[in-house]
Amino acid sequence: MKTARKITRVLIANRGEIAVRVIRGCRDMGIATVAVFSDADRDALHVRLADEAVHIGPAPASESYLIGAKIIAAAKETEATAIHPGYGFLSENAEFAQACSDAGIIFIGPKPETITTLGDKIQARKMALSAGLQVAPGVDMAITDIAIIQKEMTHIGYPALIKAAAGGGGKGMRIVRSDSELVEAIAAAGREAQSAFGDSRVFIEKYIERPRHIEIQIFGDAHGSVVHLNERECSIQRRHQKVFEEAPSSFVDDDLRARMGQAAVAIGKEANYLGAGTVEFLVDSEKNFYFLEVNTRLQVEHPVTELITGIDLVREQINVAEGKPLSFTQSEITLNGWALEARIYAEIPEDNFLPSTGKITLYQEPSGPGIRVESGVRAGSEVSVYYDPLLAKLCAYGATRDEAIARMLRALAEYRIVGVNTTIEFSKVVFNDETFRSGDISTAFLNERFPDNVYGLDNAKSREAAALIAAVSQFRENSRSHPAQSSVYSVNVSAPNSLESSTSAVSQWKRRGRSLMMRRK
Ligand code: MV4
Repeated sequence: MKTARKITRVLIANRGEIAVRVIRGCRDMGIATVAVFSDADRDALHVRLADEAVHIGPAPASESYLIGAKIIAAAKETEATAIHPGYGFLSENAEFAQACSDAGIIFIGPKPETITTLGDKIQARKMALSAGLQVAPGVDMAITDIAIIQKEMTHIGYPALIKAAAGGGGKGMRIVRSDSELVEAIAAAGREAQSAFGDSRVFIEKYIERPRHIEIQIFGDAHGSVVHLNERECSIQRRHQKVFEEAPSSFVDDDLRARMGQAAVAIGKEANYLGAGTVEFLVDSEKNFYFLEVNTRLQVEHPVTELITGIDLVREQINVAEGKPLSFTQSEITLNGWALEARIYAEIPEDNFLPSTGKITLYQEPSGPGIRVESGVRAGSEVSVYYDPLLAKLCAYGATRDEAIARMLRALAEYRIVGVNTTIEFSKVVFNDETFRSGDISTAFLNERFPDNVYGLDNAKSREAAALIAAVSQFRENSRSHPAQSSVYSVNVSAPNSLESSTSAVSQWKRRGRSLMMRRK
């Protein structure tokens, strides 16, 4: 084994909630941290929390967080021994991983060759096949000859899906429902892939209708062990962006869990996988599962896995990056309780989830039993157009799914963010939704349940209430003479008509307060 070195100082090549998460994980291990920041992030939470911080350029990510050379220079300057890339930005960039290694810095992630191979969806599909996984019927090569594909389609059948080899995020994808659409769809997908990834290669698969998106967390070490940490249910997405995740999945029984886990470990072994990875599957209504892709990074939704397994994934990433063996074996991994995650975005749901920008003037996080908040912001934070609008992740844990949902709704009702519009109200609607609560969800859930972006929100009322809260809270800040407990926060920011159960706690408190006052008189 080559140059296993102790990790004593980690540079976090990221921002927002994930940078904060990694900084905290490092601190728990007694490891020093270095933040990097752009012009837009001078006062950001991750900069405050790190032991030191290095400025790396202007606000646009293409001039700061995406410039590998600047980040490696910052690591050298601060004598960081390792770089944690978080997710997004440079996290799945094989050249960056290689450049770290060339500079004598440990890249906390898989080997560059693994990133390259699995980043190519055609190569990943081939690797899945050689590891014995089931893939959707399709071709295992880039489409070059239309005649060959037309012949293949007699076996594959319609509907089919054209995908970009360099794809991800749904770019370069086209559903094809008949022979007559095939040629034009291949051309269109190829053009889109070329402009998005600089790589026009596309391939084709049978289209699996209304699937669930279920993924398996895997972990590999430098000693040949690969294990899985159970599944995450990630079906609730919007335009290929996950919104709500949970672990375990109500659709996955012990048998399916064992089979999917085994399949995920098989491709991990085939890839000689090092560190944290996620194997994505589509699961149809008959519980057939098809390999989709491998994400070679820590995922946004990793906390739900941490909550049900009790394993700190960042700690484990650092351990295996140092060359240590995994701290657990497959049989030691348990599954306890139920965890939900709601991504809190600065967006306007009824305006087609348009990003909402501005200064956060009031920020109050929920807490209490079974609640974990991973936030990248605080009061005073500026939400700009430059980065992903994810503000925070609200995670709820309980012994059962119902308990986790109750805690999630309680926490959503406690959450106060004023200054930007958020998806908090939208989240309440989803966690109160009967279909969601029954567990009968698929990737089509949001489109089917809420066509045309109608969520039953009354945002005029919410905004009015939010403005009132902001004004009163400002007044309180200025006067500072009130006791901590105050009726100010009983103002109901939620839409009153559709969200009874999520707001009932607040209303009851208000009623009791009144009756107490009456009694006093
Ligand atoms: C599919 C599929 C159906 N059949 N492949 C979407 C993004 C990319 N990772 C692959 N995706 C899909 N691949 C076959 N053969 C449906 C999707 C898909 C999807 C997958 C997961 C979560 C949400 C989705 C929304 C639309 C399409």
